[in-house]
Amino acid sequence: MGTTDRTTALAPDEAAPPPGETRTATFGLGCFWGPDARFGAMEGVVRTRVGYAGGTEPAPSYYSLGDHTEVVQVEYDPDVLDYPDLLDICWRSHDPFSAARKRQYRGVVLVHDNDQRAAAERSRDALADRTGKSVRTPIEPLEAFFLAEDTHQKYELRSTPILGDELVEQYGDGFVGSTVAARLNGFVAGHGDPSQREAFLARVDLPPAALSELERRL
Ligand code: MHO
Repeated sequence: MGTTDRTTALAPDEAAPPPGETRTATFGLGCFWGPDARFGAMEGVVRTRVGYAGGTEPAPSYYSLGDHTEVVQVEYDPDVLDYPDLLDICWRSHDPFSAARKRQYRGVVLVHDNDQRAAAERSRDALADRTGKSVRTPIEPLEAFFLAEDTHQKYELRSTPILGDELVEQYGDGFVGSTVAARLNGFVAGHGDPSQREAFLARVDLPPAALSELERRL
């Protein structure tokens, strides 16, 4: 077996486009654990991370959030997905017709540039036209993104016994940036369809105990 067709847990990570070839989208959609898993399960999503954004405080943290909001940042391959695909998920992942009760959990589309702003406004207006309701979710420029603490990154996977421990140990500092971890985080939370999961899992070589724990949960 040559190095190019090597099957290890890292294989999809080695095949992942580097950050220069991806695009990034940022959304606030309530507690960030859920959308981290939902986006992470999607083919074409390369990396996910959760953090704090949308406020003005200089150094937010989970217990000192100030005026920031929990957000998920989605890095995607533009050959596979486009921004409007992600916006569709965004509208379905929170209630866009009611204002949030708490700023920590507000729905917000944080746009990275003018193209994203235009696309987000079009998508929002189409949703309003389809439903006849006005959309309360704001579209704002992303000013800064602060990475959340490790315990919140890929929370569903991290809190899956055996599998989570195995991957956290295997990846070390690379855990948050791993495509495999993003996908498995989504799968253990119930996202992805069976054929997609099977195709992905055929590309990863997990230790037997981790694999059987994963299969038990799918
Ligand atoms: N489910 C948690 C919220 C965590 S989220 C990272 C809770 O109910 O406290 O805000």
